[in-house]
Amino acid sequence: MDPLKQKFFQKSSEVKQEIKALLAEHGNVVVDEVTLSQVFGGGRDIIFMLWEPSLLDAQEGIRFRGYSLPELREKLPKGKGKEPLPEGLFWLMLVDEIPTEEEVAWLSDEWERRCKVPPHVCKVLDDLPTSTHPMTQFTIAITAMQTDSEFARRYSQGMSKNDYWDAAYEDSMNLIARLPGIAAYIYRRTYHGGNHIKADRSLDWGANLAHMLGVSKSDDFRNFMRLYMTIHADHEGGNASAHTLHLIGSTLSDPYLSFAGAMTSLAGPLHGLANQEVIHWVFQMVNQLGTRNPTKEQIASYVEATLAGGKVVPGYGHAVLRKPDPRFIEQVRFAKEYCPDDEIVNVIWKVFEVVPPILQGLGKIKNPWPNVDAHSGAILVHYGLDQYSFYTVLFGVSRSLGVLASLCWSRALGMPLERPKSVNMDWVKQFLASKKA
Ligand code: CMX
Repeated sequence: MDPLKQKFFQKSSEVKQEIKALLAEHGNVVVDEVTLSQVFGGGRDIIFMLWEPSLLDAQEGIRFRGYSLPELREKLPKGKGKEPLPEGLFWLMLVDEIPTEEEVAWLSDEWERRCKVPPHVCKVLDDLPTSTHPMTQFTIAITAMQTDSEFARRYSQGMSKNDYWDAAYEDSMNLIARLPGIAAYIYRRTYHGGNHIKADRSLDWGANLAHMLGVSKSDDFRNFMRLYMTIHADHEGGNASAHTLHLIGSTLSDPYLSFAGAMTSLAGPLHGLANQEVIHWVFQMVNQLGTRNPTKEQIASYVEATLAGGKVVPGYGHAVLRKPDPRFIEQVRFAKEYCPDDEIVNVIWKVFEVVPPILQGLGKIKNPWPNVDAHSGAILVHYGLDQYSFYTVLFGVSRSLGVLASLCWSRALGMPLERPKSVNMDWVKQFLASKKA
């Protein structure tokens, strides 16, 4: 058994026992109550799921196994680069330990060993028109790769429930290892005439993705990819893509199908697709104005026009956060160091000054601050990746780390089929009448 798998088995077995004891003693403790506004309002804040890799605080933002992003920048191994390696974050999320440089190097090698994309997946992609949205291509490729699922194969042979964790781990490791190759394949076939770039086996997971995309040979772009893959990796379990994966996985659908479902969720403009929407919105503004150096007044008028058109300002607002997203702040920190004079990056910073007071003034928006998607596109454009429709695929590659770590935990802890309760309007009216009576 590999060292990470061994650690995961040991940790998850301990937590499984702990949960058993905890529920035996405290199983009836009430942790939440639900209002009708929550029933009608997208279930905001209702506690109903265990999600080990990360926890989101409305004021503080995301913490991975208790560590904030600045803490992770300090503690996670950086390999040959200057930013934390996503391999280290996966290790932390899976086994709740900060790995050593050696452990992370082992994981880079292990993913490289598992990275070969089955040829039929490329054939399936090649049959799609290149006009197919990259997120559609991505979900199709992941679904096509399900033919390799260990979980599905072993389940059909009568796998014991005690072994679900093992098969989920194998599928998750293979999937994560292959996603950079798939993403790059989609990018090169869609925008560079199928002129593909071979993986460089000496590189880590994030740097190899940067290399295979082929937009910039600079170390800085590799560093940005490592950072990007780290900060987008997880955002606790209630967000749409994570929750989708959790739900599908609870039916014992295998990790490939569960992850494909998560990616269809991520492809919505209120969720991951917002990263493409932001840069599209910014470029529409600078093109309309005829300048890459708009004044704050010009930006304000453009924001007002967006709102008057019944549209959202992409990259702003959040269902949970009530402060500027620390993932946005991390990208500001990166851009200040690596590309402080970039014109579009400077537009993003100006938008950050202009948008929050306008949204606040509407009086209905709970969070007027930027989220992760408000910044990422500008840095990608800086390095030459200006095909916006591809951006959510990068988000998806990163998100695999958190959601698949959590899927492994769900199978290891023997989590049951998810099945919350829905009601209809008659039920609501009768319920209110009975309350009144
Ligand atoms: N621009 C304009 N209006 C906004 C807004 C924004 N950025 N954010 C929220 N609102 C509006 C809502 O549409 C809602 O309007 P109605 O009452 O007329 O329907 C009202 O303000 C209240 O919304 P809220 O409770 O503050 O926000 P929600 O929890 O309902 O929605 C989110 C959260 C992210 C969907 C929303 O802020 C939004 O649409 N933002 C823009 C899209 C975006 O950036 N999404 C990415 C989120 C991060 C991610 O998942 O990747």
